[in-house]
Amino acid sequence: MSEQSSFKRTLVTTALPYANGPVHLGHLAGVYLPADIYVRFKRLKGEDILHVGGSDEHGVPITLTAEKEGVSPQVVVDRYHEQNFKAFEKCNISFDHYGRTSSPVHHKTAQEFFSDIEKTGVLVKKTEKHFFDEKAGHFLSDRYVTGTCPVCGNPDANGDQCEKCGTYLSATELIDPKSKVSGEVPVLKDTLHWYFPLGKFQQRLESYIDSHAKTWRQNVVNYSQTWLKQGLSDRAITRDLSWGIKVPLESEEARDKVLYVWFDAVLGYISSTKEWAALKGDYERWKTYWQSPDTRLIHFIGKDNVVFHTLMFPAILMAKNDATSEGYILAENVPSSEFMNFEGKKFSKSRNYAVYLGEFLETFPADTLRYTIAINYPENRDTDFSWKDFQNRTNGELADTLGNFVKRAVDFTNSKFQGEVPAECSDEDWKALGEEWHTNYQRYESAIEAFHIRDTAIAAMDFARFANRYLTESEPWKVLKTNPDQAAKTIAVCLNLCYTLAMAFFPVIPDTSRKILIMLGIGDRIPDEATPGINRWQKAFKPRLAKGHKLSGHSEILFKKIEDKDLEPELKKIEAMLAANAQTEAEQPSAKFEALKPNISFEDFSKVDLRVATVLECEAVPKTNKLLKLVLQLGPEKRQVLAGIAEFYKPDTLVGKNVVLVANLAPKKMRGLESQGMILAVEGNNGELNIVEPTGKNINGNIVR
Ligand code: B3M
Ligand code: ZN
Repeated sequence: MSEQSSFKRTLVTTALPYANGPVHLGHLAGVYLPADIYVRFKRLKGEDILHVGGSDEHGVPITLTAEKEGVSPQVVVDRYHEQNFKAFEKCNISFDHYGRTSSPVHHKTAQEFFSDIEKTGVLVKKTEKHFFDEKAGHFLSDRYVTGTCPVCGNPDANGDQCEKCGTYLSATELIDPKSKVSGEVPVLKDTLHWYFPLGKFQQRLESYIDSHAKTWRQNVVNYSQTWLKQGLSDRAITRDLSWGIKVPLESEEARDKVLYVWFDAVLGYISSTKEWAALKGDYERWKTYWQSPDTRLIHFIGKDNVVFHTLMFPAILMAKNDATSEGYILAENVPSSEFMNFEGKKFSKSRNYAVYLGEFLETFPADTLRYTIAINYPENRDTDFSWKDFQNRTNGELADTLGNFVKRAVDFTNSKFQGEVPAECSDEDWKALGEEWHTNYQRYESAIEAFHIRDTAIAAMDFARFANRYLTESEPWKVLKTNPDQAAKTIAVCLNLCYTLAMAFFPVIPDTSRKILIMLGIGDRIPDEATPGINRWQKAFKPRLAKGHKLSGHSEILFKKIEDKDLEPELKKIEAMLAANAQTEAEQPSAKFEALKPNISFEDFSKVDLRVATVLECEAVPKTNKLLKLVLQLGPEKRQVLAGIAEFYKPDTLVGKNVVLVANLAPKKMRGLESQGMILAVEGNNGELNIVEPTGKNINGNIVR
């Protein structure tokens, strides 16, 4: 795809994970892997691209962890910064720089932003009543207060949000508030804070979002527009805390105040770029990336961070530009992901339901994880990581398709052709591979340029499927006896296909690509850094290995298959996590418990005909994002049913499942389609729906009672 664009370079940022715990597979799937795949591809093309990230080291959760452990916050952030950096490295997430917001460069940057903006007089100062812990002698920010949720009655709600019902709160709304520091009842006391007047930027932000509404993902546009529609208001950007970046004002009223963590965190991207430039010995170069209109700025984030990146950060940059005319650019795209779940449930750090990246990589190689995650990338809806799927992808796709093809081609060359490319693979031979092979190149490139990570991984595997089939169908091991020239030709083509595969898979599974190149005798020639001007991607799609080229003689199994027994420890861990969580849940029953309905007679109940039905087909209903259309087998008959579960299930994952159908519900028309019954689902605590799946063999059509 020759993209017509005026951009000369790209700056990619990835959300800065809090240095308050280890990153898990959900983080990898939503942010770091998609960014890395995109960045690696651009580097293959020889484009000028930079990927900066780092640790978010401020914020109350960090100080709370530190207090719980009886150590200083610095100890906590040092530990997790190091751990996360190492895990990313092991996973081959190729940051050009991985900074941290506790660094001096960052403190200076954030303070400079605050003072420059403050000098223009645009910030609003307000005195309000906040909770104060008299025993501890300091103010409590919302997160430091706990109490009963006024909405659902959960006794352990936090001052900023109730985790049970999801309501955003402010600490003063809690019933029976208590300080998390001393356990005492806090008192209300006046305190002064600086507020950023988001409302003043409303119009500029509206036109910014509107100008990207056609190209950005729907969820990003929707979240942003919902906020804009409600009208933007002043947001406090200072806090009464000791851990954080000091408010850079001399006055007495600024004493003991720090910048709000989100105000400083987004600026971490700029600091990280400055540190990168300094390490390159060309400090001023950071400005080329941040202050030139021909830089394409891309923020990879998860869906819970959208408005900070589409409204808050742009407004901060606008305010800074107003103050200094420095010309900071705004993001060209904000690819925000949905969530990846783990074995059907949400990853949760607080409930310790997770697989941590570092831990994972102690047992399994990075590439098998990267591939499985890429192919399940949560682009438009939540997806799932399961061990079974991981095993199937590794064994069936990576080992049996990609690995098997490369090894067969290389081993055959080594054993029958003295390890040399035995014939010429001409342009005609290449063309003769046909349309499927050639259009896949386009498919791959369009997908990755548009951040369709899943489609990219699928297209890469389609290259491998094609190659594998080509080799199997050409049967060079048979043909060799009757027509050695033809067999030699087949092998020459296959070795060149191996080369294309190595390049196409490089963004997704770089370690494997390098192994393939080594087997081909080309060596480890793809660097992790950008080499502007050298377009390796263009060359990847042409025959590269000439007749007589010597392979290295080395041949290896690219992917070790995963046996059931390898997964046993992992499945045991899940059982243990679930058991621990079930225990806690039983101790605190779901706060959403709704009032029971009045009794009905048994006769009334038996009028409802509940049956087991099996999903034959399933597809999304066009123009809605809620409805799926299912075709069910119900005993001898077929039923069409519409179900409002599209946000929670991919259509193809339902095919073959048994469901419980209310079989005698009067048909109803929705969106012009008739729904002939209703399927049962359990409502989860966050409003998600989980369909009821009856167990048992050969039960289609059976009665549920
Ligand atoms: N640390 C929140 C999070 O990890 C926050 C992101 C900052 S991005 C500048 O979800
Ligand atoms: Zn609640």
